[in-house]
Amino acid sequence: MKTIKTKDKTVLRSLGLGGYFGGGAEGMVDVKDGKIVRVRPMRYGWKYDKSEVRQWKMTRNGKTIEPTWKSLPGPFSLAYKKRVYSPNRIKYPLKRLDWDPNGERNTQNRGKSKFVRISWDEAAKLVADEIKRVHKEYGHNAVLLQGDGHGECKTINTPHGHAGVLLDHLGGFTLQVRNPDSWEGWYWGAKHVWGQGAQGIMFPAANIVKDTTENADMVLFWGCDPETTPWGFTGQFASRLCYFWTEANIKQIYICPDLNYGAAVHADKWIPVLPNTDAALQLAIIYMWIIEDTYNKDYVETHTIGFDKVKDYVMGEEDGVPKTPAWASKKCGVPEWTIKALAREFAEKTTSIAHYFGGGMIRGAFAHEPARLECILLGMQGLGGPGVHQHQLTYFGMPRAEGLGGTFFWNPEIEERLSLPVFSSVTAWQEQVIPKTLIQHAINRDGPIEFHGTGAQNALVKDQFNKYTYPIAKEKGGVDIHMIWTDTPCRITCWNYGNETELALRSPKIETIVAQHPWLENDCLYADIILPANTFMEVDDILTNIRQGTMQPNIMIADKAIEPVGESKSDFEIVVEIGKQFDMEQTLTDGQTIPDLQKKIWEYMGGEKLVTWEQLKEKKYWVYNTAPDWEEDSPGLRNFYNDPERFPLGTPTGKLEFYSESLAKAFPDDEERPPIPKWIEKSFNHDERLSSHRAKLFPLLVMSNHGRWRVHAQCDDITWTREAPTCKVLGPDGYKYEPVWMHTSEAEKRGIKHGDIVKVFNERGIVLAGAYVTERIRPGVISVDHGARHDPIKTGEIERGGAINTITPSPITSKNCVGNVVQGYLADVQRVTGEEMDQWRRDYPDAFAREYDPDSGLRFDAWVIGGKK
Ligand SMILES: Nc1nc2c(c(=O)[nH]1)N[C@H]1C(S)=C(S)[C@@H](COP(=O)(O)OP(=O)(O)OC[C@H]3O[C@@H](n4cnc5c(=O)[nH]c(N)nc54)[C@H](O)[C@@H]3O)O[C@H]1N2
Ligand SMILES: Nc1nc2c(c(=O)[nH]1)N[C@H]1C(S)=C(S)[C@@H](COP(=O)(O)OP(=O)(O)OC[C@H]3O[C@@H](n4cnc5c(=O)[nH]c(N)nc54)[C@H](O)[C@@H]3O)O[C@H]1N2
Ligand SMILES: [Mo]
Repeated sequence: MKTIKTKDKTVLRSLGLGGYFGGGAEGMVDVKDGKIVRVRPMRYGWKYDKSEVRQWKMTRNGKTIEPTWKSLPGPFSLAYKKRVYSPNRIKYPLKRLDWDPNGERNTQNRGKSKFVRISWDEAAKLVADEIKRVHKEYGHNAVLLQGDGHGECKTINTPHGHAGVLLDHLGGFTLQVRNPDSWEGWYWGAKHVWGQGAQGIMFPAANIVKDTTENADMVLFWGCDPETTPWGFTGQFASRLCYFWTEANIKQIYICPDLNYGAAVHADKWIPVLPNTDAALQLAIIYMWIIEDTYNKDYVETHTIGFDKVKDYVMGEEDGVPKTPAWASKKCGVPEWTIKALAREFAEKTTSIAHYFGGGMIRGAFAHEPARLECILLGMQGLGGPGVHQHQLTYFGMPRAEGLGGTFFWNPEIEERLSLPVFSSVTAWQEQVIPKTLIQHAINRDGPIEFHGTGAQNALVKDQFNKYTYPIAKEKGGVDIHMIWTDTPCRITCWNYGNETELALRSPKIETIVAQHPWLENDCLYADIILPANTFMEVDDILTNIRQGTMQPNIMIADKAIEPVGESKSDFEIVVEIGKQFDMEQTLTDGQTIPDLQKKIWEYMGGEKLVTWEQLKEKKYWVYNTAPDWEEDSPGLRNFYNDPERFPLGTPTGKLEFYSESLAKAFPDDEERPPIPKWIEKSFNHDERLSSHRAKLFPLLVMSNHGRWRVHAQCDDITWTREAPTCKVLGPDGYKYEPVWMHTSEAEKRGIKHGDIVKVFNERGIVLAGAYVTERIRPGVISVDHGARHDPIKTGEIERGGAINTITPSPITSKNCVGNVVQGYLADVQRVTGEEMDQWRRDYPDAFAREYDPDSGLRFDAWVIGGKK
């Protein structure tokens, strides 16, 4: 019988898209004739027997859950070959047609003009010459590095920040500080209450999955979609856990504006709240507990500080307004009786709260308020006691593996490991910094900008009290930025007020923009020089799938699957290429080869104690045992719960600080983040409530979740996922629009039908979308996932690709918190008429003439002259 050969080799990968801090969602990649033919879930038993690995088990009510013996990647992970071979891949270095470093730079045409092919030699020289010129003319801090962000799981070839190593050697640079965008509310708020956790979430979180499984009667999924966001990093284990909890009789209540994918299959009840109004709901729950006397008084007495002040505020002693369910209902849209029922059940049942990270609840204006109020809710019910925890569901709190020492994330040891390029994005700290949320202000402003706290992801709470200025003092090298080097070109579609970013990127002050990326999309369109990076399929690496939330941690050697597409190079090689122009090749590589680095990383992982280097090289992977004593890990804040004197929290008083003396002292006039959390209706910066006069013009609140079919800006070009009706809406003009979810009643009011092309707009701009009419979202709210690929009709004003962040608010979370506000703001929706579309076609013919394929979106040749070849 003739056997058909379906593959030449199989290589391993982490298919999660979290990027720089360890992998997850492992997969096996089959390669034939130098091409990827398929990507499949990983069988952990490929080269090991199950009996060789010690696994964990959890039990409740006679039901059991264990890790599966194969990985559970999300759909975009399994479809990733379509991303690798996307018609959008950058095949060779490019230069913007009308950018001439020795003549006219035409910065006003960024985002409009096309690109032409140049050679690698020319590209490397151009970039190096610009760096040299800018250094000479202004000083080294005139170069801004944007080198952060999520991305493909790579270690040696980590997706971001390599340029920092080179620029650091050349004297330094201005660092864009990645703000804690995932966790803004926790970081700027909860940190001050429980004093712990680099990101402000509940910490430690050891073993809370087990403890909740065994002891909770109810879990509140508060701004959480376990059927969507665990996919981005580790895959679908959280889904299994939720099904198991249902079997085990643990009640699951969802509090979110939409009946999200998790709610649709797991919810016992859905409580549709208006976006960014959770604080009102939380205050009314506290009110109910006070009047009905249903909170844990002893715990409040012994474990917390400032409850009396919270009580005064909630009961209306402070401001004359009792925070009753009737009061809250008008703000948050939840009926009074539902608020009362929720408060009673929450008090009666042993309850944990689950987020993945918290969603719009902690990514809107004043996000620290609902975040702090959650700590108070949990505190009033005995936080740390059996079954009372805050979850970032399965991301933390899973069983501990044996010998799992160094996760690269939040490990102080990293700080000392400056020598490897691997961790460059984390380590190259600079004197002159700009928080990512303030980049456009830094460019557009007239004077220096000041801010409190850098927002650095790992910063201790004290950083929030430090005052910073950009530019720093002249004597220290302070200077405005004049050149940008980005390997994270998606600010427009992921950060605050993208339209303002577009204008900043077109500023003549910014003389040169270099982008380094595998795909021609988003901010790349505003660059002057584009360098083609390759994907993780095209490099050799070593991957550590030890991210919290990985149900079966492992290490793998990830051999190259295919040769680099076109003339692309790895992010690291690109920087070395430019480094050669400065004679820095040796300095950057330190003479180390990829195999040298693989071995170093294995050593750093504590490799000697786990698996021999020879065995790892031969089998290509190694699976961790669960620690034999994992069940003894004290769950969450149990020690503090048992003995707050012996195990104080990291707050100044060691208690849960419902009232923060540090905030009161440092920011006595801050009405947006007062010492106790409050309901903030509006401020000088933010006026985005339905009560605002602006709501007469823009009567809907925008929610924008993390995409089910992509990870932020990643994967919006995958043909397979774009077929899903919740991924894109095919317009009558043949363009696939980003869906905007709206309630049937809101659509009817506006004469909109499912599938219509509509515009979502406010005074900050217009975003076209495809109407997705559904009762899975409450009235008063629309939802567009963030991250859709930018396709400007008119730069800075009209967007066709659905990049909803072009119209998000510009200001930061609140005046002393440089957080990203991207959810819960006002807009309206209207049907786009034929005449309007025709008018745009006439006014902006170039925008409508771009090479476009509905299956994958804009193509490489949409922006590149002669790009078809
Ligand atoms: N409206 C709204 N906006 C939001 C949020 C929200 O909830 N709503 N959430 C916020 C959150 S939590 C986050 S984390 C941010 C996400 O923001 P980012 O982390 O910045 O977004 P990503 O798209 O994951 O990745 C950044 C870029 O890296 C690129 N990339 C991936 N791999 C590689 C590689 O190997 N090399 C190079 N050079 N580039 C690579 C991707 O294509 C992408 O352009 O968005 C924030 N924005
Ligand atoms: N598939 C996929 N997975 C991802 C990512 C991705 O982009 N795609 N991104 C990764 C990253 S970096 C992060 S930070 C995490 C994010 O993980 P999350 O923060 O959990 O994700 P979100 O989608 O922003 O929000 C979750 C849910 O919150 C609800 N929600 C939105 N606004 C509000 C509100 O104002 N109040 C309440 N109560 N609920 C609200 C919505 O129902 C939404 O489904 O996911 C990670 N995983
Ligand atoms: Mo995030």
